[in-house]
Amino acid sequence: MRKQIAAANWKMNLTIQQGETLLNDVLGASIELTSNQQAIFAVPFPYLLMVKEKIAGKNNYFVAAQNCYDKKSGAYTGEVSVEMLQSIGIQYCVLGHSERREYFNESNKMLADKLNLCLQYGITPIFCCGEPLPVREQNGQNEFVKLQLEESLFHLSSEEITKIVIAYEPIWAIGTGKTATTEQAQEMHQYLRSAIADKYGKEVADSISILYGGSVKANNAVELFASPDVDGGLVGGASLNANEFIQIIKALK
Ligand code: G2H
Repeated sequence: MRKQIAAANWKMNLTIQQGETLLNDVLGASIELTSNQQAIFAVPFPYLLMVKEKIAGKNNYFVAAQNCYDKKSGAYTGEVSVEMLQSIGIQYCVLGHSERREYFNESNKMLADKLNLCLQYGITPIFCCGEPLPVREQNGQNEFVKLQLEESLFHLSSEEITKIVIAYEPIWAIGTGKTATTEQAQEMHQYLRSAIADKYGKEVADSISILYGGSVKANNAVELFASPDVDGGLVGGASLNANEFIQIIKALK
């Protein structure tokens, strides 16, 4: 069975003290994850080690970076390389969040480079894709996300692509309180899986976890995650509230 994942994306929120309190509360719930369930905390760079220490010894809890740079190393003041993340034991990295695409001009090509580096250093990318509202209104969402996959992922070998996690985040549903309906999420996840199957075969497509992101909350997670092709969620706002995120972890299949 595919991994079912609840990934918190703290974005640029919380002080380290607030983050520690939040984490203590979530971990304090002592949720026993099954071997195919994972809880991941994607936190700001300065908090990675704190989170790593807190989750040490807890099965199936992981820490993720929210970004990395697309060059190996060098004179790039202020950037963080994949090798640096690897050297402190980080196992996941979110790539291509729509906020990075929009505010930092991250292109599909740049994301392909970041993805290659992550795989090279043994870090699992959580690759985000998703369409903006005008594209959805024109019913062009399938072509839009397929191009994102083609330009950022489809150069990978079958073996490599099985090492990534995909997060579908319709931009019009991010932080807006407007969740995609369960039907819309399932429809797109099924489409993404079929696009991967066309390229790599059904077995590969069936092994890749596809998370839904965009206003996931405790009160919609059970229904969203119950869809056959939705393998959990990437959660922003609701992951900043311990009780909400605890319920979301518990909603995993
Ligand atoms: C989408 C999501 C987390 P939110 O950005 O990546 O955020 O749950 O606040 O819509």
